[in-house]
Amino acid sequence: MNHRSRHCVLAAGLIAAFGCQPSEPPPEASVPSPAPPPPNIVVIVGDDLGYGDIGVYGSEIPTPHIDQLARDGVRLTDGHVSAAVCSPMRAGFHTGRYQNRFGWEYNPTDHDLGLPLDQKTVANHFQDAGYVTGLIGKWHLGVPEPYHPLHRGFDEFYGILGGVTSYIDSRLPGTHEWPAERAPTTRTRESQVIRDGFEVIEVEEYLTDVFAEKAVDFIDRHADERFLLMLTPNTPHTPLQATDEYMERVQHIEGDGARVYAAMVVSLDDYVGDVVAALRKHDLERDTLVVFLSDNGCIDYMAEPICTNAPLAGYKRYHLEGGHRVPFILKWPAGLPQGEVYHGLASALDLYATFAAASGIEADSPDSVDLLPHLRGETSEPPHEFLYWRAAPNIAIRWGKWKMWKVNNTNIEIPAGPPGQVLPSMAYPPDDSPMGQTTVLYDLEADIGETSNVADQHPEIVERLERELEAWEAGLSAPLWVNHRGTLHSLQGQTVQLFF
Ligand SMILES: [Ca+2]
Repeated sequence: MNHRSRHCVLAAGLIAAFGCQPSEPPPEASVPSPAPPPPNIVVIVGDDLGYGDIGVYGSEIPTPHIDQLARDGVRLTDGHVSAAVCSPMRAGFHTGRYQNRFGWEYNPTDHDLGLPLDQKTVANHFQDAGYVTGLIGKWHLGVPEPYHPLHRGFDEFYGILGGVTSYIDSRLPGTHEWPAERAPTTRTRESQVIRDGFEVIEVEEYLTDVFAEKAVDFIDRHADERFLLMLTPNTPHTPLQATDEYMERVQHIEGDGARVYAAMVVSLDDYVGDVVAALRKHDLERDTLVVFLSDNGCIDYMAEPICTNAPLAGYKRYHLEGGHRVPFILKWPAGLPQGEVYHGLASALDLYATFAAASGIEADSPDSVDLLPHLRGETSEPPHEFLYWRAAPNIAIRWGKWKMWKVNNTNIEIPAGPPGQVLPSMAYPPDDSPMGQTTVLYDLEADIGETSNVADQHPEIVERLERELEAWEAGLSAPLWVNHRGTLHSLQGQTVQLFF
């Protein structure tokens, strides 16, 4: 009923034509609950945060504020991002379209690259609709000035243009870095320096805390306006750095690296708590749609394990579930149920249509589905029948419980040491598969950890999914640049090569 009456309010001119509003309500009729007003929107995107690294998703890391978001909103168990690494995920997230449609296939290795200027961002749409728009944190969609967030739909920007930077000078007392012998990370590159708008500034305090202060400041300044605030702290991406304040709360975590990582997750949780408290202070909590998610799975390329995507297989860079299925929570007291867990197949690409629907804005993406009716239980259909991933030539697809992944074979030997080591440039173009591909099919209902390849038992499923992939690829562009980076993984006894 909410959905229908809301539609009527927004399409005021069509009320008479469609008869949404009864001309004379029956005297005994109960008063329909009014549609929620267009909300403010706050999205918090963690970075390389594992599916299993939040309390409510099974972690021992204390994350009371994120857990509370889940209790006050809807928690997704099958929510995905459109890439298994940072930059292409953000290209999808910021446009609401598969980034492969416009060639943003891999993490950019050339700093002249930027999100193609013909791509309109979600922030562009909301800016056009009169929202105040802010981005605080990591952009990772181009360092050169034409690609700057202030030219891509944001009224305000505070953060880094690249994908990684230092959190603090770890030579300072009260700081911790792992590995400890690591040279202190600097902010020397254009991509690493902190910017307030276009201006490069010096920041000495722990960066996650500074980003939290800036988020609260944005809410304080714009409490009387409608705003879209995208918060993209790089936490807990490497370098692993934390302060005493957070380390004290994770002393129960085993492993030196895992403990610093956990402290960073706690700092991210405090950040979420600060944002929610700021909304509450201004009495905006009920009418603000808050979303929390990670940009991809956690990593496997440190000297010891630091994080977990449990119960999922794979990590960042992998098109196994642990690479792209992420913690994903939506909270909107005025417009969504509270304390629900939702199991339908959903994507971060859907946030665009969801925000648009909540705000009465028309969304124009073939890839983005309004999640609201699904999360409200108004339909039992999942938002997506299929989801797709491609880091060409590797490609993957979900169809209900089925997951298929086609990945390049190689005869390069996996080097000793930690997994996920980056290989030097390839001798052949990585958009080719000179040694063929391995195809795996998993039944996630029976095998959530993707351990048992059932492709041979279900050739008809493999064939169907290959047809679906072919149809999807027909709508994509060739990658804008050739990626020469990759890493190796042993899959079903075959060494395969991941690209990112
Ligand atoms: Ca990331």
